[in-house]
Amino acid sequence: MKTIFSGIQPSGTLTIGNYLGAMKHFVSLQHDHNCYFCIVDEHAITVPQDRLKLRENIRSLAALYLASGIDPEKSTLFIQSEVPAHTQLGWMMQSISYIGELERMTQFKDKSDGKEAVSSSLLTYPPLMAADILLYKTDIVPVGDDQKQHLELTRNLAQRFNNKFNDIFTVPEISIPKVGARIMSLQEPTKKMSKSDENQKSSIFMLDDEKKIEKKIKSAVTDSEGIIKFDKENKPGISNLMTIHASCTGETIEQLEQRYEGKGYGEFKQDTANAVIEALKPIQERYEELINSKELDDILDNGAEKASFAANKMLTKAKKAMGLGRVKKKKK
Ligand code: ATP
Ligand code: LTN
Repeated sequence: MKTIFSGIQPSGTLTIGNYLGAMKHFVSLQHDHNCYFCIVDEHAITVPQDRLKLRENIRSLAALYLASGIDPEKSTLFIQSEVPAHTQLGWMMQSISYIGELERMTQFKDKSDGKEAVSSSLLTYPPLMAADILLYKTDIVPVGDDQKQHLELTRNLAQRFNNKFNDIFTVPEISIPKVGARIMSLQEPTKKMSKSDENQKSSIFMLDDEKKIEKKIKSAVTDSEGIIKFDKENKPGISNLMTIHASCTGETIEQLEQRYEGKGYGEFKQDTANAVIEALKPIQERYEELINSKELDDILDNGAEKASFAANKMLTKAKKAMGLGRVKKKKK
């Protein structure tokens, strides 16, 4: 059975971009894979966070994973900072990363652009991400399109370590969904939808109520052509809504094009809003049951224990390969 690892940052309420590009696929993968899903809180602190808000976001993300269908009997769900092996291996991965290659990461460039104070952890974020993945002998990492470059670097670091020290790491493959890999902002459809976007109208959050969803979709930026056709280059707004619609209902883009031939944007937007509302409704209901429950804490405690067990084994191997610490004497 292959091993899957993926992580989401608790840096705000999840958007339907996170859901359609990542979380929804996690749910279908857990039936025939050994899965680890992580709340990567140590990644979130690479940009400033309010401590109480961060705590709230961590719990909320855990509840959303479960409400979306992550089954704790099948998958290991845990919080990164509760498994110290992540930062420990992260440090070791930093020692084999070059500043030049980290500075080339587009996420670093985007997030540091124009900022006066940029934390050094924003630069060294990818070696920590590599550690997350490599600790579990991960075969496949399901993510949205924006993580391609980080995954490529993870593969390079794994190979570099294996060649330099000892062949201990599995070199992971990336898995990107065919539809929904990059949901775009509703207000600037050439930019990806992001949970930390300052303009609230740009993103649909997984916990938005029906009214908000409808309002945001109706005010989404489109074009004046009035034709429902998928054309990312020339009609990015409509194409984005078509992707959202298709990912929520399971239809194909072609089916949508046929169904809405000769119809207007008003009707299409209303139906898209309904499709999103329908997809999120059961998740929101389950979320409310979970968010203040002890069940949620028990699942996270159990997840941290299971993850630590696997991660510590790999950490010991990596320390040995690098020559850290002492060789343990066998007990007589
Ligand atoms: P932030 O805005 O805080 O940087 P984010 O919204 O980009 O965060 P992450 O926590 O970095 O979200 O990503 C979690 C997962 O969701 C990743 O697999 C990422 O590829 C995916 N993802 C994020 N945004 C989108 C999007 N707009 N479309 C599709 N997938 C996305
Ligand atoms: N960098 C990712 C979040 C992330 C991740 C991971 C994803 C941290 N560690 C390991 C997959 C595997 C992001 O910003 N979306």
